[in-house]
Amino acid sequence: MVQIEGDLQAANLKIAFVVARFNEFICEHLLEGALDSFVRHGGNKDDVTVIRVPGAFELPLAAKRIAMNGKNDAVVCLGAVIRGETSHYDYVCANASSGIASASLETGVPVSFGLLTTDTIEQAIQRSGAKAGNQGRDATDCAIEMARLLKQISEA
Ligand code: INI
Repeated sequence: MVQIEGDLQAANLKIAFVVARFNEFICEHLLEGALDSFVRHGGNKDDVTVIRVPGAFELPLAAKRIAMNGKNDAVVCLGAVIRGETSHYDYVCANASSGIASASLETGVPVSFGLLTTDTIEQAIQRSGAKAGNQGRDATDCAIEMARLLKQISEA
């Protein structure tokens, strides 16, 4: 029996973070958690590219374009859509989430979902490094694992 599973070793991985500026206070905390995850798992800051986009709606296109350049093992999308602040919450969330999934499937590069979708700003704060973890860190853990998994599948 062959079992293949990714690990969390980020050494020698190249990674790109695509970060929304909308709700910047939250997104910068997501980025802090994401960078911390990458470095703690052995990644090198010289192997990191940070790309900023206006809002969550713009994450998929930038993620797809950076994934297409073939220089990164994984891409992490970071953003926060807060229901209280927008009447088009559902459209932004739906397009961002399906676009991020498409970017990954169409390029073959792991593109992980570090997008908070919350009802209130308090929930967003809690999930960006306060009480309820950090979605940026979790999405980076997933991106590292998927990048390592794809390498192992290629070698199997
Ligand atoms: N973008 C976000 O990232 N989060 C939000 O909460 C948000 N709200 O509230 O509207 C938001 N809107 C902007 C959107 O992502 C696009 O940048 C804009 O519609 C231009 O395409």
